[in-house]
Amino acid sequence: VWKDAMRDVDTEVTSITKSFVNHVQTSLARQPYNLDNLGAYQAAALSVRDNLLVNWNETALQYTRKAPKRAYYLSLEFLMGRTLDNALLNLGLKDQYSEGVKKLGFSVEDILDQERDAALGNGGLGRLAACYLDSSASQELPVWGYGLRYKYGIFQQLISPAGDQLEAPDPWLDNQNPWELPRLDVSYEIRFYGQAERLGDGTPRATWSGGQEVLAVAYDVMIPGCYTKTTNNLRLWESKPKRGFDLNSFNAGNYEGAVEASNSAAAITSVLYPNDHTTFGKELRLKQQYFWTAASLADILRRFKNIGKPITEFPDYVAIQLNDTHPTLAIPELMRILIDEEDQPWSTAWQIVTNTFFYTNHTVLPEALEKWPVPLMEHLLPRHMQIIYDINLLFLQSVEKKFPGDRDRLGRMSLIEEGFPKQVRMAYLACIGSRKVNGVAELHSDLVKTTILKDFVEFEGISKFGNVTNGITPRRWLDQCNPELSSLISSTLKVDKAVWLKDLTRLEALLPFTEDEAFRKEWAAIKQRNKERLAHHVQTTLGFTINTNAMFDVQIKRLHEYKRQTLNILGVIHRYLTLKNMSAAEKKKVNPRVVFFAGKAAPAYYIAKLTIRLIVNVARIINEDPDTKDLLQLYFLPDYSVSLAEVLIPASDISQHISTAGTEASGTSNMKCSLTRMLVDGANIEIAEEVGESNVFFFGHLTPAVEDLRYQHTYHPTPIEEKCPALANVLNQVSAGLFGDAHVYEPLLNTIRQGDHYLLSDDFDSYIAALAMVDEAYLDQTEWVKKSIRTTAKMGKFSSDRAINEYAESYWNIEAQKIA
Ligand code: DL6
Repeated sequence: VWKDAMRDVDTEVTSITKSFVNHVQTSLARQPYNLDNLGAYQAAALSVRDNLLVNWNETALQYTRKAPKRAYYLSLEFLMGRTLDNALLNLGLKDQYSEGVKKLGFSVEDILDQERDAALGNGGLGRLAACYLDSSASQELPVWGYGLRYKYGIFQQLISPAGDQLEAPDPWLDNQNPWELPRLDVSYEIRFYGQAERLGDGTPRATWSGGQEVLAVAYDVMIPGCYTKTTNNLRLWESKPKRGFDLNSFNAGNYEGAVEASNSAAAITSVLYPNDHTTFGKELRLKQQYFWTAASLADILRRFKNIGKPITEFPDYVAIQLNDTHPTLAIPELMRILIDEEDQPWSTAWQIVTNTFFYTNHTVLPEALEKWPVPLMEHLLPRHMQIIYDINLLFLQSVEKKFPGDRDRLGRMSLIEEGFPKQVRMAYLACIGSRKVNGVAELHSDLVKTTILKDFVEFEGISKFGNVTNGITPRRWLDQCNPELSSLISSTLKVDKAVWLKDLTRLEALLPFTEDEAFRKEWAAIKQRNKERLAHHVQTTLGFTINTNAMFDVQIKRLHEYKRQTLNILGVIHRYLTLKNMSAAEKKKVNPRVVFFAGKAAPAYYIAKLTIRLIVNVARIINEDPDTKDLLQLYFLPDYSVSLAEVLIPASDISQHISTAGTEASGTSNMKCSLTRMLVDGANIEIAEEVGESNVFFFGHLTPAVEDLRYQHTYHPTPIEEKCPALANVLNQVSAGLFGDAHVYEPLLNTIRQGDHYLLSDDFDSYIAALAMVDEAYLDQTEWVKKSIRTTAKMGKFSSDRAINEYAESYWNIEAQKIA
């Protein structure tokens, strides 16, 4: 077979096998006859990469030739997951490669399974960035991503025998990464510390010198569009010492001194900060932010200058999207370049800046709004701090002009928060330095306008503030992770997937098929096979046997108090206690349920980690209890990742999105699950609007009630025993040690007993009632499957293609470019 593959070049499949063999022998320098699956993966990846490279070069060439306006997506996180399968599907080569590698004695599934996730992100924000790159390329939009090439991505999560989360580094680059192209020829010098001195010549100019200089070196990752030649670029920066090894120190016998500078430079991109929603007051994190924004801007400016246009036209050619506040330093950095290097007057520079940037807010949680201590900024970025003070002065003068004498307002809106130490409010800087600001779902965008940026709306006018509801890519989250469903959709609609995958509203044509029994049967059978696939995965990785005749109920997301995994686990305990008290006859009427949790907690987030421990220990008791184990199983699946999500989501019957109303900006796992299933939800109003309320199970208090309820908790607390006896009973059972560790969980339980900021005691009863409605609805399998089909059919709005087109048209003003 190997010889045939070398000889016969007539068919596509044989040309694939030929390229595969060629990479085995030349790129990998290995012998075909003893190749393992990892080697086969590498050869396949290199061979697919060759295809991508041709398209990537053509795309770049055309962008350079035509010089259209381009958009740049600056994100500190890109949670890409695996690449090979996605690339094969987008290139339309999956079947050919499957056949090709089969001929050579491999299975494509085994090969795909060798790839490590590129996990350069914490959760929703980073995965959204990845979906937007996929959609930009698929919609043929000239968009590049800019991020950091962390040596270690999000930590690997291990669970100790006691149920504690342990963290291990993620060595994703240990095996050669075939998807990146090191671009040692593209590098920039980035400065930190040093002295900034104003010239004092009547201009706003200053010099910035001294301090530490490091190199930012580019690594490019190709982003293929779906069924198009367009292959965009994600440029990731790695930090390197400007001068490597200090030979003088070494010769003087100081080995540590010789490598010190080099280590300190390399540290900048060594690790992704594992924080999701809370800021780390860490110098290294601020260094990362500046390093990345400065390198990206230098690169963007260099490209712009190649067009040969005056700098004042910069915003006509460049739109820069700030993914949350992490890249906000790009605003003072562009001011610095324009003023100090390009010699532009302040007003011109500010005009350019405020027409270039766009800012997306991803949270209104006060603890997640980034602020940096002024002394740290002054030390690390002295020139930027001067510029921020100047921006603030001019800004507050204009506020004073519009609202004369309103000192409170000036204090509220200042970029500098008073205190010890003073802090720079990054969301405010991002807001005033951008042309437009948006939230990520209608409800969230309204909250942005009426809470954290209310003063800014009053000052700048409502038209600057908009909404772009998040979306997800149907390529990965339907076609790739649920191939059987994808085929069923194509054959039923008699539409090639190349069409509906790029226009997800076409799924609406599935609606009439809710009445087609054969179709429903096939739909349900695919779900069943996906459940078996998940059960097989759990069996082989964790050794647990799962009841695949049960309803699969999943909650998969970062562990956070506001997301209320605690409500879910307390609900599971309630179910368990209820089952324990049932007669045999009553139990016969109960539909079995398997509850899955997966998600990581920030390593320093004690309460979230305690929730994991509780889940694991409740699982231990429940899964062993002969009275209930046929009716209720519970699993915490460790090390949640994009790849695990791809197995879990298609298998879920119901997914839980039960955050306290108004706290989850958008959520995107709700959309992923709804593409194939539906949800229990506290706040996902837009999904319900689209799919119909009868296909969603709502419960609990809505956003307007939240503040009042919190006030009541603080000033008129009612004992939980009185307010919610069912919850009190559950808490008491945990305290009494039913799940072991009698006292360990007290700090977690006390968050509910005292203060209850996330309103579990207010929502528990209606949550339990909603779960009962789910049980009831599940009994009628015909109607259940109909709900499932209707939900999928109405998810068109939540494609990231729709979202990226909104950014392109209403924000960035860029146009699709056909790559010939
Ligand atoms: O917009 C993407 C994602 C939303 O779906 C989540 O609801 C939201 O919590 C998340 N926000 C963040 C904020 N992080 N910071 N800083 O991750 O964004």
